[in-house]
Amino acid sequence: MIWAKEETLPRSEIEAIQLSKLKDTVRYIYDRVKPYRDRMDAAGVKPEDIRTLEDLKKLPYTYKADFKENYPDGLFAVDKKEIVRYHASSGTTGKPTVVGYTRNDLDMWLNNVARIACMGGATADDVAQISFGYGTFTGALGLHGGLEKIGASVIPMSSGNTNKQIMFLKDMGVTLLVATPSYALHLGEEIRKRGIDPAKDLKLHIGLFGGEGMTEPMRDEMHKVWGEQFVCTQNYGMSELCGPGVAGECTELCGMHVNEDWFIPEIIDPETEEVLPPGERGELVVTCLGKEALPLVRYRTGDMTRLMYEPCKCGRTTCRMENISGRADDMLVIRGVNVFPTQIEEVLLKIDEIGPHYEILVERKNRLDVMTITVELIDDRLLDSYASLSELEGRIQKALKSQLGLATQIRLVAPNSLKRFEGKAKRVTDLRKDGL
Ligand code: DLL
Repeated sequence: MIWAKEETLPRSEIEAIQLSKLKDTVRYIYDRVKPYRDRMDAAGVKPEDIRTLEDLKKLPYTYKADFKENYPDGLFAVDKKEIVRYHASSGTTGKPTVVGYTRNDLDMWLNNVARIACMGGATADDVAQISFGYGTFTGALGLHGGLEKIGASVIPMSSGNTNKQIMFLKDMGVTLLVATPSYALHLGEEIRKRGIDPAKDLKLHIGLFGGEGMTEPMRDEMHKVWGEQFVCTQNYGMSELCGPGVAGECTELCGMHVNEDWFIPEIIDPETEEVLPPGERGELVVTCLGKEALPLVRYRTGDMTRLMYEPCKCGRTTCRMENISGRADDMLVIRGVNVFPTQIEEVLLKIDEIGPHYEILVERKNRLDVMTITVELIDDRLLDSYASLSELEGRIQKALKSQLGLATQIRLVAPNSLKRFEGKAKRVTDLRKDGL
């Protein structure tokens, strides 16, 4: 099922919508958001200079750092009383990235999520279990609202509590699972350990995944665990842009269709900031069209991908983005949570007993991401006291949990035992190969 006629328009009509909305958006931000106005003035661009889609290139980029500088709502274009929902993502140093929605924004967002749910095969007959963590993360409430729009029955399960997840999957006849791909694999294996064969004993046949990447080997693994009947698609989004609903894979499984009447994607070289020709791989930059609370122009997502404009067998004419192949910056996505090494550093530097050197190791154990942080003690006398060591370890874990919202493993080592770097420090080792 195709949710909206805009998904199948000829390219010329998609572009006409984009241009008309772009002109309005640029005028809107110039009039309402001071940081944009200042930056456009500095670049010598006025709203009336935007006459064609090519003119988009004249506009300055927006960066994650702009959220930090304008925390919490300095980039908002409406008065607080018009905001009906806030969400926030992890990921910037110290403070979260706060995003807001007006009533119209929520409607636009959830309609876009309804589209991607339909792309993945969801219908009004589905019983959907949402196993993303509820809270300020956009994933859970986004999919929740989008699936309700198409008339599916939604179970707001949240993450964790494997036994309860499995009980609901079985007893409620769940047909559709929403989760991060790593959690879906973990859950599938736990189900098998309990002697349940998903292909025979469950009704589950759709997986709507996102929040982190799913490689093709992971998708193969998903079929081994959940059965061949299981069609799982991946979905891309970002809190700043709205959350999920930016792009989604259809059941042809050949890239994620971008909801182009609401988002203009560009691909740039992250070093030179030059726009690359269609089909080349680079950093994805997105302009949101028609958003009221938090309009974003040329937002540097940091995600590396490629756009494909060839028609898709599903009938949609919107361009498709390839699986995200990595990040242009050092952000890590761990269990769907965005983590910058600087956030970890900030926590560690506040703890007196440890030095400024650290190493981060990310592995996948039992299908789940595990992050181990090795830190140096300042005084090796502490190594003689088990009680003090474990108290310190607990304290670091607690501080990191409250900063990142993630559990970590801590390894304390003797002073001067970690490698020192002469150039750029290589603090992160990511051993997650193919996501398995
Ligand atoms: O992860 C929004 C979302 C939720 C999308 C649920 C899809 C489903 P943030 O927490 O702001 O928002 O994290 C955004 O996560 O810049 C990517 O680096 C990464 N990411 C999200 N989806 C994918 C995906 C949500 N399908 C950041 N593949 C993004 C690879 C993804 N990376």
